[in-house]
Amino acid sequence: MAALDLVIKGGTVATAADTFAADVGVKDGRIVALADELTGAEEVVDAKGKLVLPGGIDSHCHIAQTSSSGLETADDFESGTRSALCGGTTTIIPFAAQHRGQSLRQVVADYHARADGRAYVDYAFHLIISDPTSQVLGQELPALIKDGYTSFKIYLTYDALKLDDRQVLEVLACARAEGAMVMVHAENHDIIGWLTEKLLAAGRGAPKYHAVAHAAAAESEATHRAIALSEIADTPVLIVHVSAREAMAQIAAARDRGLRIYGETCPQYLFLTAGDLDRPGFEGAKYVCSPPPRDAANQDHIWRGLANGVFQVVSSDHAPYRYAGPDGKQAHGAGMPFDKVANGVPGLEVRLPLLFSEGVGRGRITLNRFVEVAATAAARLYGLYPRKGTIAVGADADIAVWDPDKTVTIGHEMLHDNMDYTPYEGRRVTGWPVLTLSRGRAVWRDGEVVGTPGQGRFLPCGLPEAARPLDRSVHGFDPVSGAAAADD
Ligand code: DUC
Ligand code: ZN
Ligand code: ZN
Repeated sequence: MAALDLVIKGGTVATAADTFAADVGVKDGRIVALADELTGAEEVVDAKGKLVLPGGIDSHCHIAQTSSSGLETADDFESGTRSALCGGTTTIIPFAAQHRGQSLRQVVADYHARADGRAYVDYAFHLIISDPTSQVLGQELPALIKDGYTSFKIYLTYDALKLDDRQVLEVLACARAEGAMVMVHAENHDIIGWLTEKLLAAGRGAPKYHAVAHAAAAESEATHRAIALSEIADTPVLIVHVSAREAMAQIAAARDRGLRIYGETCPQYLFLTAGDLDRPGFEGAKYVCSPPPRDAANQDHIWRGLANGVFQVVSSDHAPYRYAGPDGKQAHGAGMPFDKVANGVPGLEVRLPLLFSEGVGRGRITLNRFVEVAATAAARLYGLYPRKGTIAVGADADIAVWDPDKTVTIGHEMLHDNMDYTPYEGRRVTGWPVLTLSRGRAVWRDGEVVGTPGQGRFLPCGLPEAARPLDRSVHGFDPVSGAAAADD
C-alpha cells in the first residue's frame, strides 16, 4: 500500500507567512508531509507552474437562510457549497438565524436539517441573535458555545433584528464570559429610517436611493458606537461588511488605541459602486445590499485597509436573491421602492478570483496577504485554526491549486450557484483554481465539479484567541464579573 494517498508535486506553496517550493503529501484527508521531493503516493498531481494555496474560508455567507422578511435565499447547502468549491473555497460559515420568539437550540437544529447530507465542503455556523432573552443569554447561548457555535452576529438596524445598546451590552457580556466572537452589522437604524421616509415622500424610491438612505455617516456612527460598547464590556467585536472610509477610520482609530476591534470587507466594496444601483430600469436592484457600494475613492481606501491590516478578512457576504421570481429582488413587484428590495448580492464563487486578480495580480496585496484574508484569518477569528486555513502538517487537506495565468471572463452562465445574475458580469480576471481538494478529495478538477453532495461535514468551532478580552480596566470596575478591577 502506498504511504501517501496523494502528492501535489512541484508547485509553489503559499501560506499567510511564507512562499516556498515543496511537494505536499496527503493521507487520510490530512496534510502529512511537506518536502522537497515526495514519492510513493497512489496519485500524483502535477502542480508545476501552479500555486498551492489553502482552500478559502468564506466566513460570511447566507445559505438556505430565511430572511427576517420571510424570503428564502436562492442557494441551499448543495448549490452554495458547489459554487464555493469552484472558486477555491473549501469551508463556509453561514448563519443559523434566530427570529424573535424562537429558541436558539431549535434554530440550530433547523439549520442542521437544512445542511445535513447536502454540502460538498465543510461548514460551521455563526448564530444570529435577534432576541437576547435571559433564557437565550443565560442558558441556550452558553451551552451552544460549548457545542462549537462560538460566534454570533448582531444587528444595529432592521426592525426585526435590531438590538438596542443595552441589549448589545448584554450580548457582549455573555460573549466575554464564554469566550465567543461577536460580529456586528453596524448601521444607524434611525438615520436610515428617517432618510428613507424623506426620500420616499419626495418620490425617490428608485434603487439608487438605497445608497443615499444607507449613508456612510450611518455606518460610521454605528461602527463608533459598537466600538464604544465593546470597550465598555471589554469584549472584542468584528465589524462586518465595511463599505466606506469613515467606518474604516473608526476601526483604525480603535486599533491604534490597542482595542481588539476587527474588520471585514467584501468584494462589493472593492469592485462595485453606488453608480451600479443607477443602472437602467430596475436593474439597479441587483446591486442593492447593505451597506451599499460607495464610490471609486472609497474602493481605493478599502484596498489600502486590506493591505495595511485595518481589515483582517474578506468574505463574500453572499446573500443570493434572484432578480426574478417570488423570493427575489422583485418579490414585492417590479419597480418597488428600494426599501422593499431584498438586500444582498451573490459572490461566493468569484470572491477569491476577483481578489487574486485585482489584489495580487495588480500588486495591491501580496500573495501571502491574499492567503491571510482569504483563509487563514477567518480560521483564527472563528476557532478553526490550524485545522483549516493553512498548509501545514496536521491540517485538513483543503487545498486549492491555482493557475495564476488562467484568464476567465466572469458570466452568470459559467457559475455554479442557483442565481440568475452575477454583479460581476463581463469582468475579466486572471487566476483561477484548477483543482480544489476537500479533506484530500478532489471536488473541482479542470473545470468540472467532481465532488459529491453530502461529503462536507459540520465543523464545531473552538474558542478563538482573538475573542479574548484585554483585561484592561478603564472604569475601575468590571461590569461583567461585578468585581473591582485588578488595577482599582
Ligand atoms: N447584511 C448582511 O450581512 N447581508 C445581507 C444584508 C445585510 O444587511
Ligand atoms: Zn449584515
Ligand atoms: Zn451578510
